[in-house]
Amino acid sequence: MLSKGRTRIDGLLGLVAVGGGLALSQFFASLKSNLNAPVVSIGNRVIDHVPERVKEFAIRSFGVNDKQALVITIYLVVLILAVVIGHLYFSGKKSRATSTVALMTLIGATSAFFDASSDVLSLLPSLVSGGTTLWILRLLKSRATATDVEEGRLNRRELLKTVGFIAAGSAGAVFVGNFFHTHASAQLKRLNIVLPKALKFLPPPPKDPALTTPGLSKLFTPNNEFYRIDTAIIVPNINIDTWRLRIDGMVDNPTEFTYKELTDRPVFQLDDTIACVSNEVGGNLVGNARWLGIRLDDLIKEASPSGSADQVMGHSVDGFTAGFPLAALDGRDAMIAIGMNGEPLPIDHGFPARIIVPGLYGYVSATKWLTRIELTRFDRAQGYWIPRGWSAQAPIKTSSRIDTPAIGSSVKSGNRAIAGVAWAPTRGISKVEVRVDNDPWRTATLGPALAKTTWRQWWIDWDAKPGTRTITVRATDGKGELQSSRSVPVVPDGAEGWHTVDVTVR
Ligand SMILES: Nc1nc2c(c(=O)[nH]1)N[C@H]1C(S)=C(S)[C@@H](COP(=O)(O)O)O[C@H]1N2
Ligand SMILES: [Mo]
Repeated sequence: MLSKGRTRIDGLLGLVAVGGGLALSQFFASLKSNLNAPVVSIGNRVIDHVPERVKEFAIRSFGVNDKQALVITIYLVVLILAVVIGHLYFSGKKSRATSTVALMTLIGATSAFFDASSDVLSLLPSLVSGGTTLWILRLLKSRATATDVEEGRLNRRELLKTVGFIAAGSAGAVFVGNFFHTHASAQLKRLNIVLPKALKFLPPPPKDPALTTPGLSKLFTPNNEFYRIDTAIIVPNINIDTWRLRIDGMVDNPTEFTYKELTDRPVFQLDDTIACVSNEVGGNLVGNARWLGIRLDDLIKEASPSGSADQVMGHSVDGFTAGFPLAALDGRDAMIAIGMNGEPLPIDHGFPARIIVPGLYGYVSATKWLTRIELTRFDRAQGYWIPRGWSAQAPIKTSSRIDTPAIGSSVKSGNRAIAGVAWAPTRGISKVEVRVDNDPWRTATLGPALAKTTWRQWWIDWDAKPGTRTITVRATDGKGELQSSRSVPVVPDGAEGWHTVDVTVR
């Protein structure tokens, strides 16, 4: 009886000790923007080294919550270890408990060492965490055995008081840390930004066909519904007062801009659909926005690249890189975006600045939290995803998607719309065709053509007859080329194939 109670409490004490350590380390991590809590650093290393298959599985099963799933998994492992540590420590296997804590600390510190822009201080959160855990364990032990050592009974009152103090202290540390974090925070500054006026405004968007076709994607994807893909567990929190954008590498005239210098330059608007190379046929890792930004070709011209440079590499403050051909700056409206759908760039989408190159997948172009543009060569430098098995060259493939009826849905027979979106930046979309079962292809009505860089909504009337129906869509780009029907996986340069949905008509 006694030993059972003891056992349960031992695990709890381990949790309190490890939790207290993590809380204090999180406090330290919030003091400087390049520091991360140990769990975050460990997560960063998992993301960097996880095999492609596992990553794809995670994106497929957790979608954009894949990183939350990872953090939760790491916390679960830590939780189990904490319980084990508690048992070991309070059942006299103190040295084993200590080694486990030391090992965890070592893993945390090693992980932090490889974080982007790490320095000696980066080891601090892990060391604080481990040290605090050991200290709390000792404290709890002395409280637990202050009386009645012989019977091995806990001095419950003393112990609970101490546990209470530690829990309160931990919560306080996390709270104060978060307070620091938000007050130095990008979010507050971002809210006060007044975006510059574009030299020439694009016309206000036409009436959105999605308003009258339920289920159809909106013409512009609202920022809070826009897909998010990146390697960041914690989104970089950039202080625009100290932020700089450098343009350097193989250039004769390296340049550097403050946020104000950059945004004082002429800005323009661009309607552009961006897509992730990991988007499966029919997937939703694609979105359309009205971006506001500064011409990238001008900035690069001013830096005067050397004749042998052939790659433009964006560097994020978090270490991510994406490179694309210098030759892609062929007059298309590539930009350093500072605004998205009328707002300063949202933090999740790269505040304060990111690159947008129409027609290229995000992983080779759309560096968020941009801080440096390096002119280099493809035979010298590779962006983040290239050594991980993805193609160095990645133009967006012509794609089309059925939004409604949804895959696997059951719909009433009779008249309804089949509708969706199709995109082929920068070639544009000239035709979308729809087929039901083995009926002849029918040409869909196309929605507004904002630009050749954006997707086009499409729809077609359908007299749905009862039974199981298979609907297929295919698009033709602005050059008259039909979308590839061959089924190709997302690796290494984007999925191919016609989107097909099966629906039940009642
Ligand atoms: N700093 C940084 N920028 C990044 C990435 C990243 O992991 N880190 N991912 C890229 C990828 S793979 C894509 S598809 C786009 C997604 O942009 P979004 O999250 O704004 O939709 O950002 C790109 N820019
Ligand atoms: Mo992506």
